[in-house]
Amino acid sequence: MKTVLITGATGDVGTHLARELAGKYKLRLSDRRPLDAKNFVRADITKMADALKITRGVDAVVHLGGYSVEGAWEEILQANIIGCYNVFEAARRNGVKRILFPTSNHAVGFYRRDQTIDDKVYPKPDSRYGVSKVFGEALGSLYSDKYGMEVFMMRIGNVGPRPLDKRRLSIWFSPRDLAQLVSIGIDRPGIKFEIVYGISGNKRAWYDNSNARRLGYRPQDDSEAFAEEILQRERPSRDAIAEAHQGGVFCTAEEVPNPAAPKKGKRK
Ligand code: 15L
Repeated sequence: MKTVLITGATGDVGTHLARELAGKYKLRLSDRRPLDAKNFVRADITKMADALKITRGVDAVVHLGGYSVEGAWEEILQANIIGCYNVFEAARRNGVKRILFPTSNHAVGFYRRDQTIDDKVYPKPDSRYGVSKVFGEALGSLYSDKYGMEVFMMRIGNVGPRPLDKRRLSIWFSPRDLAQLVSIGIDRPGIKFEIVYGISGNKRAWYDNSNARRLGYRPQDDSEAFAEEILQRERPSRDAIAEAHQGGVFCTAEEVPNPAAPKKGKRK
């Protein structure tokens, strides 16, 4: 059984993924926030020593850790630029060949909603957060070409048991489809550097996800089952830029609430 490190394991996506993949791989979970689990190692990836500690002896890394929305540059710099570099570099130094990186729909969020984009489009980030994801994509490309690492990039939409609103009908990613795509990223032989979209088989998708299909991805879910109910309760938006572009409010907001942020005064 392969040993797989999941960073950012206490976050939303990490929690879904750890549950879905339990039993399939020997999971090592890690985060800077604590988690009460036997296979958990607490680490702060902005410190190289911690990144080296958690990547030692694993077959693959699923690097979910980082700042997950638009916010202050300093936070994004620490978590998504320095932290991301440390994880790639630590994996390389520890001889880990395969790394999966959840980039984001926000790396391409300034494409319009009336466009269909594939894995070859030039990035169009919609935020500082989106720029940090493009950095991760570029870093992965470098580590693949220069060091022969096997890099699987998933431009993830929105993971959850159900889509949240009209925009998310296009980018919804169910937990079981997430687990399927991640398993392909871990197990498929011959990966050098691939970009795929991390979404379910949504009828309303803005993406041509044929690269994921080519690699064997067969999503089981489609947000259409929720569309009627979601569209009924959707309130009209006055933000024309957000409405016209795939990244939605990330295209205009300076800050989006970060669900993973430690509560003020409770930072551990
Ligand atoms: C993301 O990249 C974020 O990590 C997540 O929190 C959601 O905001 C998601 O995009 C989205 O676009 O809904």
